[in-house]
Amino acid sequence: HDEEAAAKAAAINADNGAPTIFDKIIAKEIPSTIVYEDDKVLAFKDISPQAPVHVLVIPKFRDGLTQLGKAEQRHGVILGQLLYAARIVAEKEGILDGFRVVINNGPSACQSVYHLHLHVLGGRQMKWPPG
Ligand code: IU
Repeated sequence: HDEEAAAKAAAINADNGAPTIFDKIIAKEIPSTIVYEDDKVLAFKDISPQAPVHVLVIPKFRDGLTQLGKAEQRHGVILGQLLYAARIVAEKEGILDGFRVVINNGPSACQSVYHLHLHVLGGRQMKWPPG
């Protein structure tokens, strides 16, 4: 039962507010290929790309945003900055004519890292609906 195993693994990794590996990527203790960075946002190439372009866009300060479902009104500004950064990434990566932005929220959506992140995917024909 692959699905059952995946669900269990995801449940174990569900949001517990603990620091994540993205803190080390932000601190540059773990190397990453940075595509875009400013004082609030970091965008870097996904270590396991699911498309020719696969970049993660994250807030540098998690501030409670372990997942989108935890967002509060005060997060509105950073949420907008993340979405705009996704557009900058798409332009930098040459996929502005066709790209997808994904947020996996929680175990049933296969979220595996509990630090909010937008996936920017492109460089190939994307399918709909996603899996
Ligand atoms: P998810 O939406 O939480 O499933 O996405 C987490 C992503 O983080 C996933 O695509 C991983 O390949 C990616 N990732 C990474 O780029 N570098 C890492 O060290 C780890 C995960 I752990």
